[in-house]
Amino acid sequence: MRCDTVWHGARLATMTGDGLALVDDGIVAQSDGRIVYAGAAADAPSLEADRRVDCAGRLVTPGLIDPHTHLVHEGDRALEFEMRLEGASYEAIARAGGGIVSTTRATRAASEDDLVASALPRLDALIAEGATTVEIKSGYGLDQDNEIRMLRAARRLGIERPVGIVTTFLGAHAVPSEFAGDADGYIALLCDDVLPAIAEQGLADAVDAFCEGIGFTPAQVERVFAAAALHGLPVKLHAEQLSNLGGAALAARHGALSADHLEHLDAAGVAAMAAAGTVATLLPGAYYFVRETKLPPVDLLRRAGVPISLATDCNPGTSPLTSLLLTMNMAATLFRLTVAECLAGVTRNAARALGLTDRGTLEAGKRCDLAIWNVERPAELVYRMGFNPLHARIWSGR
Ligand code: DI6
Ligand code: FE
Repeated sequence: MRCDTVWHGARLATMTGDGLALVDDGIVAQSDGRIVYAGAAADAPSLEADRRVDCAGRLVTPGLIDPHTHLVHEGDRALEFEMRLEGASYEAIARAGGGIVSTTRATRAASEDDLVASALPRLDALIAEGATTVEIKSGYGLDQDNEIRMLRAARRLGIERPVGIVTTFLGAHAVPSEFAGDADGYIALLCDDVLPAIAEQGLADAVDAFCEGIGFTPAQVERVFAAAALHGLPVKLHAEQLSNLGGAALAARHGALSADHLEHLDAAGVAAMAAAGTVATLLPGAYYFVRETKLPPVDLLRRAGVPISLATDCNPGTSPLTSLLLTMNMAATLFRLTVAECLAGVTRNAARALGLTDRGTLEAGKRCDLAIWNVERPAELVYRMGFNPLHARIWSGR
């Protein structure tokens, strides 16, 4: 078989099937950005390659996938963080102009170029640790022009860097100040004007909402999901982060790709997700940063066979995190996920959370997105904190 590149002498974590599917003496071959063979050297067809790369026993995994980020935003909330450490209350911080409102103000004042420029270092940090696909949400614009600008900036990041970008419209993230006291009026604007404009311009791959006491009610989320369905867009939901409003079951009823956060998820929500095939996206960085104490029901999810994915939730307020390696470590340490579950969470199951069937495992026919690591065993990727053993990253065969 002729092909463009062969990586040989690799330990593969192909992530096919349920676990890591490790191959000790493995080969990956690619042509035109697609894997044509991934597996044991002993079973490989004869491969004539333009380029052969000796991996010298290094571990090769699928390129990592971050399925939930708010990577595009202007400004930071370090001052707010500092105020909290010095004992300030949330009310005091809000009076001082902090919180999600301050990120919205800064984001609205930024140009598309500004948004791209401020997001690039965060994207580069993810890429430097082997990320090859990143989801990015809007949700700090909160009106038509500003939400559109955020999504345009997100799409542009995928032109500025060799990485797959998946965009999500999160207009229903917070009620903007001009709609204070009229959340229903804001939802009507989103459904009647903003979402149709975004769908028409092809700027969003999915639609998300924040279902929470401080966000939107299940009835308001239903209206957003109905509008998404009208435009043929899949949905996902920030659910059960701070309380249980039955958001995960609501998302499942709408065939959601994923329900995310889930610390307060109950057995009924787990059963609904299992029945619908909705992925549970856990965000241990947010759990850690807000010092949450309620753990997501990992064992219930496991027993029900709900696929678990992991994401950074990179955002300035509750998870200023740009490391999928640290995300895996936190999922293991805080949530007791196994090494195989952590790796599946940022590869196979993360792809599924984004509705992508062309990546997330090493097998013939998939995109050739690889991470080559200076480690022998997968556990080393989960065990260390703040150490990056990436040797090389391959995106689309290059
Ligand atoms: N849940 C979160 O943790 C973030 N958004 C959401 O829906 C918080 C976003 C922020 O504080 O800026
Ligand atoms: Fe989020």
